[in-house]
Amino acid sequence: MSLKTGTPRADGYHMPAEWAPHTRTWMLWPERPDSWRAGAEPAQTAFRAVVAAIARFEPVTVGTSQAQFLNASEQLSDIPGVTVIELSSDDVWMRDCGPTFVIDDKGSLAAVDWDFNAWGGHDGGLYPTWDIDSQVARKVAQLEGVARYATPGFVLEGGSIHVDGEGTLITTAECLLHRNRNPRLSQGEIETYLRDYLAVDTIIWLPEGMFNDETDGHVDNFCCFVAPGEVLLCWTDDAKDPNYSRCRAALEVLEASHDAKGRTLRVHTIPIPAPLYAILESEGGAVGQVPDEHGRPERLAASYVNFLIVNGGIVMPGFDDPMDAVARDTLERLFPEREVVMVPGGEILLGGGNIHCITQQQPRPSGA
Ligand code: KQY
Repeated sequence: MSLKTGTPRADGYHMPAEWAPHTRTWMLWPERPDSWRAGAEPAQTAFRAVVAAIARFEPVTVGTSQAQFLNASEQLSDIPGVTVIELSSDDVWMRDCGPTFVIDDKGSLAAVDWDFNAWGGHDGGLYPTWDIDSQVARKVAQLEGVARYATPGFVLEGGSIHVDGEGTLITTAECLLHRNRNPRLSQGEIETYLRDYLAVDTIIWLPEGMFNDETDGHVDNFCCFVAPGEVLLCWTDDAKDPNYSRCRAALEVLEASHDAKGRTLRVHTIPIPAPLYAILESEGGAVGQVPDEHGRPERLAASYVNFLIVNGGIVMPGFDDPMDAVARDTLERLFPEREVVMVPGGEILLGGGNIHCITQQQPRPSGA
């Protein structure tokens, strides 16, 4: 299908909320050795669990390299509703390199293909080349046979935004105003892109995302909409945690905000797990609760907000933490009509993200 000129908004498209019906979820298969330890085998086990959890609710398409096609096909062969295709990428972050889908009210679907620079390009980006990732959105749009809107010169990752489908978007200034994304654009010019390509009217700017999030504070690891007029925010009461001030700053903004429909926001909170750290490869390389001063002492940006809403379900990460039960209860209370499925999130966290980051929902336009 064609590359469109003009903007989705001008053509009657908008980005629906994640809770609107989906046709499928798109994912990519882990392989890259500098992202995934031990030949990516633990990551593949973790991704398999995510695929299986989502496939209970809706079809899943998983893209792999040529080298991994047979392995992934074999590992996923017993899960009904899963399609494995050869779709090369630089890594697995479908939320960020994949398309953002938009729909119109005539039953049409289109794809927004943002410029992608691996979370910062040559100024703090997370891998040195990203040209294969940069083609993923276009390939997905082509596979689906939908029109594509490109944004040459405007960098954005899908994980840096959340919408309510009713004209409101939340994001973080830490990411969208970072000098390594769109340094030549003002905040107002960035807002114009969001309004034109997603058809939103109100943009809520949280100051920061989670501490030490290598995406420069993606909102999808920190705060999301759970219903029109309702958001869910990560929370800690530990004043020594670097997230303490970040959570409070976000709450202050959210409490002072109105959405596009003029509603004040109801803010729910969800605890963060106890601090998690990457353990040295020589000691197993997994995640653990004690920082390794001689290895990789850096705190991982673990968050239960990094979940995916699917048709009839929620797929959320767990971290073998006492807060897992509290977080699951929170999502069960907020989504009483959906079944909450928790899958192990530690290995995906080690790669730099979680379930929301490795998935991209394809909405089902009404009338389609
Ligand atoms: O959306 C994300 N969380 C992407 C993280 C990329 C990490 C690369 N190691």
